[in-house]
Amino acid sequence: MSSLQSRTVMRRAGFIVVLLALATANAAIAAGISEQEFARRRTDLLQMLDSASVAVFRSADVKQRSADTGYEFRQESNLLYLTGVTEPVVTLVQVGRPVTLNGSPTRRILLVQPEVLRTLTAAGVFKDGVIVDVAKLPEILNLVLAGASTLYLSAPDIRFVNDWLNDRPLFVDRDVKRELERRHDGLKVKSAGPMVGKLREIKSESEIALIKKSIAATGEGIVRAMKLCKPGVYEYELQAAIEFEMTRQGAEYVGFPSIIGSGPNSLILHYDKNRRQMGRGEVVVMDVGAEMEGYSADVTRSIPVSGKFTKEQRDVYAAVLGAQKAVIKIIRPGRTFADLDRTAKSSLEKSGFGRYLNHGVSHHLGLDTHDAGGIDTLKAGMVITVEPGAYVPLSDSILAPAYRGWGVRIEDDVLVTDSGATVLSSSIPKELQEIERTMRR
Ligand SMILES: [Mn+2]
Repeated sequence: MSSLQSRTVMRRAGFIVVLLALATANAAIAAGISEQEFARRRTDLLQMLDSASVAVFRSADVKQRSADTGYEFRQESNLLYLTGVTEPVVTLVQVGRPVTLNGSPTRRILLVQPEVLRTLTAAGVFKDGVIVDVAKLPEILNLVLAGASTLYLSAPDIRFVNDWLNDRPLFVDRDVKRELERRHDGLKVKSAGPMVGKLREIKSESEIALIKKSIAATGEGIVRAMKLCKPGVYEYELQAAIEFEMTRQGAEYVGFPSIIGSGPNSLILHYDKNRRQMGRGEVVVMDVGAEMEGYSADVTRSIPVSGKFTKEQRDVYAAVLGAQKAVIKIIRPGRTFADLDRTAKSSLEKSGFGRYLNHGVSHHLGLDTHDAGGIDTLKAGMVITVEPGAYVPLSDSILAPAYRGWGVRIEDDVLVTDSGATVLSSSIPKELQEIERTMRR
């Protein structure tokens, strides 16, 4: 390489460094939620801690994909909920009893890398606490854990890693807990999950607005896929159409790997290989969701590959749609998730497809696609999915052969209100005729 070339490379490298710095400055905090709301969430959490308790929230790490390339980083949801910070190597410490730091008492400490510290300080966030260099973590943990009786811990959900050399699982969580309890006399280590889940299960106005944005982008993608779909097209082409629209609408991520399951793949709940070429007369299940500022959509539409439902597909589709509407109809505060499952089942039973639903029909939706929160009683402000399905295995011997070896799922995102439910994804084609009309383009 000539010196001229190497100078150009160095200049270009310098340019890239500047670009990265700019990207960091803009991307360190999620948009769409005000700093006052983040501060309120931190206060709400502090109110759940007694004076001898400490809560620690740790960010995810960048995972290696190959050589020096990492997987795209995504913040751990509890930490994102409490701070909005989208950077790796972040820890939030909240203490029941104030500790003195930099000369003043505080109950909220945010530990970040030096360049993030500068960005957050310049942005004027976390004024209700103290931001310090993450290098001080051991020192700060010793300070806050001295005399503490309970540590509520939240970290990316690694239950175990497999120690392949000895062919056994290493329970990381358990080892961390044991080590902490050994080092700090009388300390009990518990998960912070349920505590934050209580806060996260009720959505604020701004959270609902972000979920709606994700749903709108998802809907654009689904309609584009409906128009593209025909025999001979590959599952990944529908995935591309859907994710093209999501990205174009500003989604940073997909909330979960897009599920495009045609023919026999429609029977696999979390099928995400999306490699199959679709054939005439088949059904394709598209279970997808954009993610914006951390908030995910989760919508499923099942469509006929040829653009027109067969008689058997119509039967199954109408039964599943009927079950979905029956569930949505009974949603209101006080109902339980079990009520929703029962309603879907009994509706499907009436049309003879009851035995072909093998999963729960609802989960919370928010920062996680399967969001945190209690799964007993519904409350106003919760956002949940309603997703019944019917999947007739190839080995079935009850229904006629034309019903076997494929399935249908229909999923919408629903806000629980004081008086009932609002379907947030209602503008995405769902009725039989509506889907056929959209596919005719
Ligand atoms: Mn779902």
